Amino acid sequence: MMDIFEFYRKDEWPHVFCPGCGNGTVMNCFFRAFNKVGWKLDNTVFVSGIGCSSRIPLYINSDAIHTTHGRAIAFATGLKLSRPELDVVVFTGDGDLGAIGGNHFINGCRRNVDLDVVCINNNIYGMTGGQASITTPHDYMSTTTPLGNKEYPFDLAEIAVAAGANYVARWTTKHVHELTKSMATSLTKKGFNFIEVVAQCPTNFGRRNKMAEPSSLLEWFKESSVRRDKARAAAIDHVDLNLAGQITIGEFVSRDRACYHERKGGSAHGNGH
Ligand SMILES: Cc1ncc(C[n+]2csc(CCOP(=O)(O)OP(=O)(O)O)c2C)c(N)n1
Repeated sequence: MMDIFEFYRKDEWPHVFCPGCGNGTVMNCFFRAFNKVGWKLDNTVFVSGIGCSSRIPLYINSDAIHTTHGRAIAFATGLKLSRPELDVVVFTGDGDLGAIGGNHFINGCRRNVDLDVVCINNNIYGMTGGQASITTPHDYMSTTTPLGNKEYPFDLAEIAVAAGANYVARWTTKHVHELTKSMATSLTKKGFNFIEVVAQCPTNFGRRNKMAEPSSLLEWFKESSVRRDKARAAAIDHVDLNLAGQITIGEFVSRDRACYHERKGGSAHGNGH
């Protein structure tokens, strides 16, 4: 077991995260899960795109590939297929994964390559100054929606379920125990495992939405979170695509579809056309 402190690449400090940012909580939960399942940093590569959340691999004492915006899944897929003996973990954000990298995300779930993906959904483009993202809730403020967001958000976890990921869970930074447990499950399962963490960005989301204190965002998460099984029926049945402001949480799916390298096809000994 490693001391949690040893996971951090301290020569990169000071880090870029603002005071009260949720990224530290996510890292902490992840390191605990990593310890619990007995993975080794020497055998793990962390891959990310661009954004505050995508900075996380730079602060981990392991090999990392900091790729281009939205392309983390594509790079991670290539790495895992060429070096299957390595464990590959992706850290990404709502903008990186769901917006610019949306197609890679959907097809990553469909391919079910053996990857663990953690998406930090802070409801905003944090790094670039607070533009609305695809997960900004309806009517909330951002630099690009000064009168309130007209659009309704994407539901990343539901998309992952529909597209075929083996394991999908969503928690918030208020649910640290559940999140840590899900992360440990994700690391031990084969296939494309996706965990969305709704996390606070006090600087660029909270401040514009009367929740400047990190604690007020955590309160908001607590009040808005509803277990998926108890939540209202799927958003598609409702006029209000925002699920009336609810954040559905829990383990959405845990299944054992054959992952990419376990499936037939693509070999010289296949049915061969
Ligand atoms: C091709 C390209 N387009 C746009 C950008 C600018 N850009 C950098 S980070 C970012 C937003 C990242 O948002 P998210 O993934 O939600 O991460 P956060 O910073 O909120 O953690 C954008 C638009 C870029 N670097 N490259």
